[in-house]
Amino acid sequence: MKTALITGITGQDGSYLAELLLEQGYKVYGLKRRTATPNLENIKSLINEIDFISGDLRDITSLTEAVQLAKPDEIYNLAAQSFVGDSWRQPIYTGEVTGLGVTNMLEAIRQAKPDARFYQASSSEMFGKVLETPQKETTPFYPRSPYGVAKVYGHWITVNYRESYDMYACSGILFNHESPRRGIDFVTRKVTDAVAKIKLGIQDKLHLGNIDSKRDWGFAGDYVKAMWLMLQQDEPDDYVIATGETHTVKEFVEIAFEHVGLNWQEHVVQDPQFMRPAEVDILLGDPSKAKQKLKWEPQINFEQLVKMMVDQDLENYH
Ligand code: NAP
Ligand code: F7E
Repeated sequence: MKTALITGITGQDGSYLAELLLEQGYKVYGLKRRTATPNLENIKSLINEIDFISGDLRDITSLTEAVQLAKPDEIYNLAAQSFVGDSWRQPIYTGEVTGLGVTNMLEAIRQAKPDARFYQASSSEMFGKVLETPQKETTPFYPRSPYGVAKVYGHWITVNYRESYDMYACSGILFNHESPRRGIDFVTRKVTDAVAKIKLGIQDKLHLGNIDSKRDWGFAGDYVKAMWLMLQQDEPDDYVIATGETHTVKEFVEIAFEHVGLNWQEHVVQDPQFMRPAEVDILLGDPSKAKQKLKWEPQINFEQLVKMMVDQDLENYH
């Protein structure tokens, strides 16, 4: 039986990855921060199957102890301050968790279990003000937010530990991926939650920022499979994971409202408070390498994703 340690177990991806690994017979440890009130909503059905270890990416003592305790074959570093918008409001905190936190994790592994395989959750936000389209593994980075900058650091320190210490360390450059478990701050879930509330008469207006930006959106359940595949290869490497399609926020909004028979223009209000100091205008990934080497293919398309999220949010309020 293989053993995995997942940081960020309470988040969107942590929950899908835990499900996948449990299905495959893994023993799963989850690193979890102490919270004053419960935040186990995403993993409520798995609570008895996961062994939780208390820890924080900023505290290397807790990470070293977690690795010593779990003795994992595979470590998936999914924990981060992951909300781009807040990274301007908390730039130092974001750097400490999303950037330096990766080094803390790598050092803990180097000290306690150097043969463990390591996955780092890198991001398409590293491409930012894109230098070529579509973006692939060789596209230079140009991050546009403190979050993006921190992820570039996390990416390169992962590559550096692989090259310096011969560690099996991979970096997945994942484009936006969503699901009914997406945090409510992110635009997709904010929209689908609002559509459900508007349909049910609980809310009337939806305040949004820039609806012209374009993203390559996939389904989180498909993307965690790619993380796992990366750690099953003979050699560690970095991969772009994306659908190869891009859509505007406006298209997402249109499909979500139409799905419940509403006209989005009667409800959406453009609100400057949700505009960003610097925007990533377009992201479009080229997943050819992952398709060829990992035999990975996304199963859920854009329209199915939007409808799945709206349907689940409607159900949540019934
Ligand atoms: P998420 O839902 O925001 O989950 C983040 C997780 O990190 C939560 O479990 C959170 O715990 C934990 N965390 C935050 N700060 C921590 C700290 N200091 N120490 C320990 N744990 C901490 O994010 P996600 O969408 O699942 O994304 C997973 C990872 O992939 C993140 O690193 C994200 O930056 C990256 N990524 C995401 C996407 C995407 O489109 N979803 C794309 C590319 C890369 P709490 O519950 O306690 O807050
Ligand atoms: O914004 C625009 C916003 O916050 C998407 C994270 O998982 O993916 C995510 O980062 C777009 C942006 O995600 C609102 O300006 C308009 O252009 O859903 P988002 P993100 O910034 O793309 C990457 C790959 C990650 O790695 C990150 O961790 O939507 N937008 N109006 C809005 N965005 C938000 N949040 N709220 C609005 O009201």
